[in-house]
Amino acid sequence: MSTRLAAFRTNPRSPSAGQCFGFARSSSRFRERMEFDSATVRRCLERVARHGTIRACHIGFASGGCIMLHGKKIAVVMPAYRAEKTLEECYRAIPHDIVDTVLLVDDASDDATLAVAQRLGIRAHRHPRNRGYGGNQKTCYMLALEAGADIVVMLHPDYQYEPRLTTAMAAMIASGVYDVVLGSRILGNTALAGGMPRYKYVANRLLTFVQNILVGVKLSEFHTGYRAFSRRVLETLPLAANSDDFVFDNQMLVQALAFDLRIGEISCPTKYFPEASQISFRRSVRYGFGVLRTSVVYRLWRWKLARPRFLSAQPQWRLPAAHAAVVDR
Ligand SMILES: Nc1nc2c(ncn2[C@@H]2O[C@H](COP(=O)(O)OP(=O)(O)O)[C@@H](O)[C@H]2O)c(=O)[nH]1
Ligand SMILES: [Mg+2]
Repeated sequence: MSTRLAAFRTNPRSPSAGQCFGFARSSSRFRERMEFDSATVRRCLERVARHGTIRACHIGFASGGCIMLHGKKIAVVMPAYRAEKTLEECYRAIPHDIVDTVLLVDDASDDATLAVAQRLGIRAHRHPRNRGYGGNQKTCYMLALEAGADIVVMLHPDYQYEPRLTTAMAAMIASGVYDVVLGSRILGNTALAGGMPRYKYVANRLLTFVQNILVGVKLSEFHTGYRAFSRRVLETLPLAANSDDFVFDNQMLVQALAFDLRIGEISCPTKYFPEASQISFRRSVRYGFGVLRTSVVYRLWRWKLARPRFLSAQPQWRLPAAHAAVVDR
């Protein structure tokens, strides 16, 4: 976006709202004045204080050819493990014009993941010891909440998913229609062409079929690692009760259904190459059983025959917004 704001001021008639005027670098002055809510005004003022000026897309212009994401603060979180080879390319493909912050948590990788992240200027945090994929996500979400994100997109740094779809996924959340958006590798039917191993494809389809019946929904897949969430999701779900392993993702989806959150899907191409898939066959099998267990427990909970901790509405299982200094305690 080449548009820059030339002026920004609060509205004297309504101090909680604001107005702004801008210039398009290419040519003419905006004719419209636009009104914004108080959160957007605050964010704009923060940006002006920090950078002297702000780009129009940060405040969600509805016209003038700019992207509109309703003035929401968007964070991309990357749960990283041994991602030194893929991180840079993945990071560069993120649509930075709409993303406010990129956060990476390195799960004590034994490679240069952290150094690459720091070189790229990513806000990176490192676990002192390996906690697992789910444990990594817990830290990601606490940091994202602390950073004030309204929309959080989880993107694997192994460049397996298409980072450019962040805009579309975040927009589906920003619209207010969905709380959770999944980047599905099954919709569009490109998983096998992208190199997904046949055994993973078959397992994905079978597990999804069984889960849809047990849980009572119709998703194209439960196993994608490309997801977007509204802040409400991260504040509401008892994520602290989830596993620190790969089944975290599955528990989170089931939780979203249990808490009546709305799940949408878009199609996403996938790429399989050695660095993009490190999970071993053994861990995949363990994951498969974990997924089935999660769905069965959900069904029992629906029938009031079980009260699992990960479906508890008690606030003690919610993730706090936490600064990097405290997330490892
Ligand atoms: N924290 C953590 N993350 C891991 C571990 N193994 C893999 N990951 C991450 O989990 C994500 C998914 O794993 P991956 O091997 O790519 O699985 P696949 O793409 O589904 O075959 C990737 O982003 C990895 O960085 C681990 O031991 N700990
Ligand atoms: Mg992968």
